[in-house]
Amino acid sequence: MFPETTYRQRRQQLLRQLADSGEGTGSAGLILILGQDDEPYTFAANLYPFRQDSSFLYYFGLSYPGLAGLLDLASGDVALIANPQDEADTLWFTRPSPEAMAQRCGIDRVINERMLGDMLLEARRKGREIHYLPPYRAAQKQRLADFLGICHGELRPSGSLIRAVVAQREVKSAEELAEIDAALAITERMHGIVRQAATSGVKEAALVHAMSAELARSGARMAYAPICTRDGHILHQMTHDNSLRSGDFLLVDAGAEVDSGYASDITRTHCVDEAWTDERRLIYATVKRAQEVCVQEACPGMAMAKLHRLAARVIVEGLVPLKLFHGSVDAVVETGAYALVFPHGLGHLLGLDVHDMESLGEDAVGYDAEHHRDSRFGPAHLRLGKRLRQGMVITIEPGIYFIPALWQRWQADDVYRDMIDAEAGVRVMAMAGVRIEDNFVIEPTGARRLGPAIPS
Ligand SMILES: [Mn+2]
Repeated sequence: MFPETTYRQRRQQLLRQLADSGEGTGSAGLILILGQDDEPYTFAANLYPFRQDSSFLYYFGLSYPGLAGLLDLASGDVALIANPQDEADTLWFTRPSPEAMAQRCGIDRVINERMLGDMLLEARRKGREIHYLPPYRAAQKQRLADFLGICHGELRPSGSLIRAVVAQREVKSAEELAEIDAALAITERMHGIVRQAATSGVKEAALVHAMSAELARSGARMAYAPICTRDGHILHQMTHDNSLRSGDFLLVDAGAEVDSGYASDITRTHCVDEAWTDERRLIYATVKRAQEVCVQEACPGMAMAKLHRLAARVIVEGLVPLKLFHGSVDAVVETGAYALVFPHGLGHLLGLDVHDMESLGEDAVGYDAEHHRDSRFGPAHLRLGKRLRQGMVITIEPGIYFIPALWQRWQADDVYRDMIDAEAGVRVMAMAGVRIEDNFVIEPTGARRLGPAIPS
């Protein structure tokens, strides 16, 4: 947890930002920020590991279930909603008192959860707006609906609150950057272990276990389900059943989440046994160059959508010797045909969530009035399209993939047929996929790589 002043300042800034936005009845309303509850795994007392909601964590820092925060836009008052621990429960587990928790994040007022429903009802009777963020778990929706005395279907998350939270959370402070750096220091060790161990005959699962062991030693967790596969072309391959073969590209996308909740998101691709061929070198070098060029160009004011197209251009240019595409590089980039080999987005925001704030809505976070999501397959998957701001933390993660299912589908659907050489595709299909991903903060002069340099 950061010092209490951090949370005080964040909440004050949120109150100011929402009051200043002048949207709706903002100045007279209440903001309700729900914490996460325990979630049953196989029965009520057997729980999934607890993970606090990231927005609650950002404004309150408390990582206990069953909490909420109430901010009053008229008075500026803030209260922690918390119940005292049940007397009978104290035998089985302990947690701080509501007052102690409130103190730790700089709050003087505690409200028992039983009072909240009545308070919200009273506020609504007076015509005060109640702002809340989009719930994303079933239990959270139920709890929110119960507090508000409405049904699920009537929940209407506040657009002005979402915009204010995004504007605030997307700019990282020095203390947040230090947490991401800490996650990256652990991530370097995870990837270093894999780099050493990834030889032919080794099971992907053994590498994942080795990374998990390093996380446990470091007191951290996986920031997301890790990808560790020779089938890198299957973009969300979550199984680790294969054994590595000489010459395979092993794609490892794995990051750490440290105690404070901040994440890293790193991808490395290794050529097993260093059994390089000219073609493998060409693919790898092209992805590397796409990343370098984008890092060079990233700066405040640069639109991420523009960087994405730049990556696509470098990739198409780099692949020219393989003769996968017919026609000019311009045409392949402008039509979107490049998505055949680069179907995902160049990058996304990173912070308390590996896809930062995605629960608030991908478009609300990654796009704005100026930049709208491309509707075409490929660029449509870009999570962050708007202009970069100083203090944003982003991933830059170009890749090249040979996805048999996609080649087949495009041929069957007659998509970009005149631009794609199906026979050339057959020759490269075994190379699966390569991605290189690092984490950067946007500074006045450009993008600065966070964490230690992690070798390929
Ligand atoms: Mn990523």
